Amino acid sequence: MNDQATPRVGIVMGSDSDWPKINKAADALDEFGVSYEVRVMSAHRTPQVVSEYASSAIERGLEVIIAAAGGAAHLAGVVAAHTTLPVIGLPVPTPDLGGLDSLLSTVQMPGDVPVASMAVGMGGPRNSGLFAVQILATADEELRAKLVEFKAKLVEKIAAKDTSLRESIS
Ligand code: RP5
Repeated sequence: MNDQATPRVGIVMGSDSDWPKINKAADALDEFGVSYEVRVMSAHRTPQVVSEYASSAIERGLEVIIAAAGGAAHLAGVVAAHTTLPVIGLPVPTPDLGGLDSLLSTVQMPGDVPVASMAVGMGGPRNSGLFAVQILATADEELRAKLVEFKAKLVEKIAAKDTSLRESIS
């Protein structure tokens, strides 16, 4: 994390128990040199903190917020209720219902309060970071160039896997 720079992205999560499941979001931001801050706050346990954080996010320089939560995952929605910044919802896998609970709680927002929900598990956490980069890149030429390079490397990586798999089974 770039501690010197003003954070451009806020990563908030409902519990510290979420962090090991979602830290690939931060890795993706690191990869693109995007500054961010990480906070634990809960829509249910600390609603006032969430409200203050989201309401003051713009004046503190944040441009995107990633909100991760599991179970009755209302954090992203509550954050979105208090800011005009784009909010990326990250449903966290849960032991009881496998994260379907988190997914539905995050994605089923009422009209007028959008949240861009990512996948549960799989590429979700990484994609939340990449999606934040893509949002920032709409007004940041340097990030746009990095994304073009990223896409080109992706093509090379998959082509190498294709070759290697075909060779291994031939
Ligand atoms: C949610 O409850 C959190 O986002 C977490 O996924 C889940 C469990 O929290 P802990 O009981 O581990 O603190 O609010």
